[in-house]
Amino acid sequence: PMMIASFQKRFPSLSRDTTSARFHTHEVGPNQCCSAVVQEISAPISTVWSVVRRFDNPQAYKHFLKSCSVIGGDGGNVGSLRQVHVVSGLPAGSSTERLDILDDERHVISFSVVGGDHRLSNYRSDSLNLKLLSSLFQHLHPSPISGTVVVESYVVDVPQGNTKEETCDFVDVIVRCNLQSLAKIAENSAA
Ligand code: A9S
Repeated sequence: PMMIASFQKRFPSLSRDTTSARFHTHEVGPNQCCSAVVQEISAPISTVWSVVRRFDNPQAYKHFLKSCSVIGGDGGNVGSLRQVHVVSGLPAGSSTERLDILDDERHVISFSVVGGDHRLSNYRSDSLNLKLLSSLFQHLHPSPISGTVVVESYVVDVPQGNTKEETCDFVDVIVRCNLQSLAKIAENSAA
């Protein structure tokens, strides 16, 4: 996993526009922090997307979750709500989350945390598959990248008693684990 800055260093022909400004537009308030995690996956975009798009089944690759139930909507339409239950050992029990974007063409899914018993108030996440990246490099042989690049950015309130840095460190670890697990699943599944 790489952060956006090192990602841009590695792929300088990618404009800032591509990696953050256009897709990952988060309004970040004074008591909020934001970050992003990038994961390369050696599997086709269709395989990765088929796992990520399942708002009703996040526990398929998020190993900190033990179960999920859809509590509003059909679980696939924007506005659907899910309640996830967390494995023991984390400072959390459950989280209620709303599906904000599900774009099968651009491969973008976004959700926000709207409730639950944990310390990540107003968590909002956007996962974007950089399809553009593959097309930028399509005339280069061999291409410097193959497969899929997932960028997951988020913004979240900084809890009372914690610093921005502590909050981002905590969330980065979780998101990185999720994306590594996603990579493993996609890479091991026959496309
Ligand atoms: O689910 C995600 O995609 C990302 C995160 C950071 C989820 C965090 C979490 O579900 C826990 C893993 C339970 C940790 C929430 C909402 C709060 C936590 O404290």
